[in-house]
Parts: sequence; C-alpha cells; structure tokens
Amino acid sequence: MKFNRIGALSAPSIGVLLAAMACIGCGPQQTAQVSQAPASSTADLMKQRGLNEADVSAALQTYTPTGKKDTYLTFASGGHGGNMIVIGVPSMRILKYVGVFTPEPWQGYGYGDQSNAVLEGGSRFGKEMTWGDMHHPALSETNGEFDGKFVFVNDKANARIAVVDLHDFVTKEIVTSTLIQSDHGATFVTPNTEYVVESSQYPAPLGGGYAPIEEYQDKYRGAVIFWKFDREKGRIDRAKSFAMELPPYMQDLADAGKLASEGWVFINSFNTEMSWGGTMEGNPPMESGASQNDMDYLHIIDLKKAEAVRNAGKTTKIAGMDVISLETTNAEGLLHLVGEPKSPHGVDVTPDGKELVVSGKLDTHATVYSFEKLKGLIDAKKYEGKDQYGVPILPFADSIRGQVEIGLGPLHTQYDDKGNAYTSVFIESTVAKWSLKDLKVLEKVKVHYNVGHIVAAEGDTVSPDGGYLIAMNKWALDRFSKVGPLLPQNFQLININSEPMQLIYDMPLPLGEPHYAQMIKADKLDPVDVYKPAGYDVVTDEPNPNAVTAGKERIEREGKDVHVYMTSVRSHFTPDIVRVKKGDTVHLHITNVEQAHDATHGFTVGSYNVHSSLEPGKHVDITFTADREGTFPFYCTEFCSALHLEMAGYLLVEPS
Ligand code: K7E
Ligand code: CUA
Repeated sequence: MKFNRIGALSAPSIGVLLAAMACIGCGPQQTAQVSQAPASSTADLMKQRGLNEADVSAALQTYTPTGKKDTYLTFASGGHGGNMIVIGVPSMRILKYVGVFTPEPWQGYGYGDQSNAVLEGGSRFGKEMTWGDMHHPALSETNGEFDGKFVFVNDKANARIAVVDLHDFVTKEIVTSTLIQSDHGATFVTPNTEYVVESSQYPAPLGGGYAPIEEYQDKYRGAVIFWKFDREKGRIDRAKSFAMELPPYMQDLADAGKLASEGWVFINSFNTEMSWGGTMEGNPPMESGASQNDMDYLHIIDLKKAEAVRNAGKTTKIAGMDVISLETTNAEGLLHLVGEPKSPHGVDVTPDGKELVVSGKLDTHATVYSFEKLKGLIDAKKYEGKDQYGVPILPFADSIRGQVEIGLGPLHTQYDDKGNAYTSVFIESTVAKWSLKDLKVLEKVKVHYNVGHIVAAEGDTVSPDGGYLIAMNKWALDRFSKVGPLLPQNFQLININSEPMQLIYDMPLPLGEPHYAQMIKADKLDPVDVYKPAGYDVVTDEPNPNAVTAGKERIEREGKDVHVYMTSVRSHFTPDIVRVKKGDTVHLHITNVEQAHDATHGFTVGSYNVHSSLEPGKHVDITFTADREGTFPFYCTEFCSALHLEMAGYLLVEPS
C-alpha cells in the first residue's frame, strides 16, 4: 500500500492489497507466495461476506484502526437540522454536531444564558428562531488557504449567518439583517476573510416591509451583504459591514475571487424573468415562469471599489445597514452582468483565480468564463446593453473561454491538484471529471442518487489537494436499511486519485439535507482540550465574572433572586441542596473546576427544561423561575466516573 502525500491510496491493485493483508510482516518473497495461495482467512472473509476485490480495496482505503486519526475533517451543513456536522475523512466517522441555529441539548446549546444570548442574536423582528436551514459552510482563509481558525455558515430561511470558532468548535455569534428575507449566496469568504458574503435569494422589499407582489419589479429587490469580519475579536463588525442593492432576480450561489481575481465577488442568478408565481390568479407557476429565458445573469461585483464607495459615505441606511443603492452602483460602475445559461446554480472560481465555472441546471454545459476577458470588457465599457435597472451587460461570447459538455443537470464544481475539475451532475447521478486545460470530460463515476454539492479536499482553496471527494446525494432510495418514508441523505466518498475514480464509502446522514461542506487538512486544526483557567465563558471567550472556585461555593439571596454559585467536580455538585421559594428567580452559576481532558459533566433539573454541558473549565449561567413547588432532583448527565449516578442533588422549591 502506498500513500501519496495527502494520504489517499493511489489506485491499489487488489493483489497487492490482499498480499499485504495476508502477510503483514512477511518478507517480499513470502508476499509473492501468499498472493497465490488459495485459501487465506481474507479470502474466507470475502466469501462469507460476499465481498469482491473492489469492496476490499474500498475497505482498506477507509478503514481506520482504533486510535488512528483521519487525514481530513469535513465541515458539512446540517441542512434543516440547523447544526453543523464534523466528519473525519477517509473514515467518514462523525465526530461532532456543532449546535448553530438550533438548540442542541448535548452541548447545552440553547439551554443556558450564554448560548441563549447567541441564539437570541439571530432573532428577526423580535422573534427568536429555533431552527435554521443551513446551506454553505465557509472555512476562514489566509492568503486563499484554509487556516483552520473559524467556520461560517448561513441559514437560508431566516437570512442569518453564524460564526463558529474552531479553537473550541463553539458557535460564538449569529448575525442577521432584516434588509433581506432569505439568503443563499452565503457564506463565502474573501481570501483573507476580510468579508463574509451573504446575498439574498428571494427578492422582497428591502428592510422587510410590505409591497403588493404586482409591484415586484419596482419594489422588490435583492441585496448582497458584506459582513466585515474582525479576526482579532473573532466576531462580525456590524459597523464596518455594508450592503449593495441588487435587481430583483433570484441571486443564487456566490464565490469570492482569489489571486488573479481577488477583490471581486461573483453571484449567479436565476429568474431574471422576474416571475412571481400566482398559479391560482392565472399566472404561470414560478418554476416555468422562471425558466423562459435562455440566459440568466452572472453578477460581477468590484468589491474593492464598492468598499471605497461605502467609505466615501455614498450609502443609505436601511434596516440599520449601510446600503449602496442600485443608482449609486451604476454611477460608480460597481456591478456588471453577463449572460449565463440557463437557470445556473454553482459558480466556482478556479484555484488560480483566473477563471470561473458556472453550471446551468437546465443546460448540459459547464461554462468557463475568463476573468481577464471580463475585466477587459468592463475596463473598455464594452456592453451589449443594460438591464431595465441600468446595470451594464457584458457580451457573453467575448467573456468565455469555452464550454464543456457535461451531462444532464450539472450543478457544482470542485478542483484537484492536477488541473482537473469535478462537476456534480444532478439528473444523471454522476460526478464528471474534466480537464480545465482542454475542457474535455475525462470520466464519470456513478453516485446514488441525484448528487447536489460535491466537496474535494481543500477544493475551494488556491491549492487543492485532490485525493478525496465527497458526493452529497439528495436521494438514498435503496442504499440503506429501510427506516420509513423519510430517508437519510447519502454521502459517498470517492477516491479521485485512482483511475478510474473509485467510490469507496457510503455514509448515511440522518439529520437534514446537507447542502455543502468544506474539507480541511486535520493538522491545520488545533482546538483546546480544556478551558483554562476554570471559569471560562465560551461565548465571550473570557473568564466569566460569576466563575466559582472550589471552596467559594455559596447561595446568596437578593429579594426574590437566588444566586447559586456552584462547582462541579467528580463526583459532586457543591452545593447539592438548593432551597428556594416558589416564585423565586433562580440564577445558577456553575463552574466545572475540572482541568482534566474529557472530564465533562452535564447538569439538569428535571421538569424545568434546564440542561447544560460542562466541559472541563467551562462556566455556565442558567436562569429560570421556580414557578412550581416541589422536589426536583438535579443530576449529572455525563457518565463521568464510577460514582456518576451519585453526582446528584435536590432543588427544593418550598411553597411561598
Ligand atoms: Cu443545495 Cu448550494 Cu443551497 Cu446546490 S445548494 S445542491
Ligand atoms: Cu459528572 Cu456524571
């Protein structure tokens, strides 16, 4: 078995694999003999389990012995689950769900004051959301490389983005602007994570007001928000963020330019027909109304220039956001459009930043645009016209290097280290590998079924790794044991170093529809094992002012407010008896004073919907009203020690 530099097996011949399996530690001569020997235990195993040679090869490429770690980590969106999923590659073992837009009880996310504040930060029009439709995670970048520091994600349904800090894999912040009512071109980061891009999908009056749908073309708009990221603080800087008004097309996926195209942002769109449905009012249904034109518009945004225009104060405040109007955008030449066939979905900048690949859901091609050509046309003001909002349109034929005939329903494109591109083909259920140089399809691998996004190892960076690619399939059909009408999604791991490409693992994902993922070298991540010193607030990333040290535990009453300063350590909570009166407000301040790796406790009070996870060193505050008298056991919810079951106490709520 030979590992290439990234760890993916390079197309192993089965004879070699079997010999290696049967003869670990044998010399070369013996290996030769064993590979010819008829019955080995491996052969018996294959027979028993009905495995063929390709199966065994796949198993050897993904099997990860106990204690061995993965080469890559994949951060996948959890779709409607609102949580992010961390998956090891090549083992495809799920390592963590990170609570983001949805309360997550294991992590106590959404069950204590700190994480509640994060979720409340994502409230819209004063209403707290308890779910999210997560689509596109984006790892933070330095010079166009994943740096392993942060990951951002969007919630399409509620137009929100979140910041997850990879120093502890915890969601630190959710931001939203009621400027837009949904998002999809999110999240994408600029090459040094200066900005996190969030563009709207479904046009609406900017700011969230009402306008009759008949006035769609006048009153409805799209927008793109450039959220400024303060890397030092690890938080979004709202004051330095800004937005641009866009025509009421349905802006879709986005990508940030890099290297040759750094400073530019590209956003697809569909429904340039501006259809708005109304089937029962005699209008064509949205999906056919939105599919009339042969071309939709790729949006090309000069972000550097837009930033300057914003800094010059040429903005209007809408919903608290500094917005560059379409009028200003046109006057300053910030936005250009170019045709893209037809109902496009993905736009993916090549690793060198020189080209962009766009695939149309209703077109069989991937179209390769040249950034140099686009820039030349913009500089020369060579337009084929303007749209009805005055935005200049560049001539399509002069913008592209060529097109690749991919197949039915091409969606998303990724890149490897050898100059190849990979495009998911939804209707065909394949992944097509093609040469960027010759614009020729080299081969296709079947996937099961109806693949959406694909993710290749470091495939969005300026230096993709190749080796592994995951197809994120929308349909599972017959792939797994039956579990009722709602089926898991199917992640399929593909070895793209081997020729032909080899499908090596199926992983059901039973938690919403994961749209996108990014795959990063595992050794770029260096999260903490314990929070130091104990008393750490995981949302402020500072010592919590209510932190409790051993020996300083106490209960303090201030009128109807009872403050309980508690510690947890194997195997007790101190105090373990808490007496309050009905109607009191209980403030639990709990510090896990453990500093040992993996010494996590949980905390719950039955019937009060209280739960928390207390990782070593973590401090949580939990506030609730003791509105029912009675005897309420509290206990530790992590099996932390031999005396875990004894790690318990009582909340006694006396009648008032
Ligand atoms: Cu599902 Cu990127 Cu939201 Cu395509 S998106 S599949
Ligand atoms: Cu602490 Cu179980």
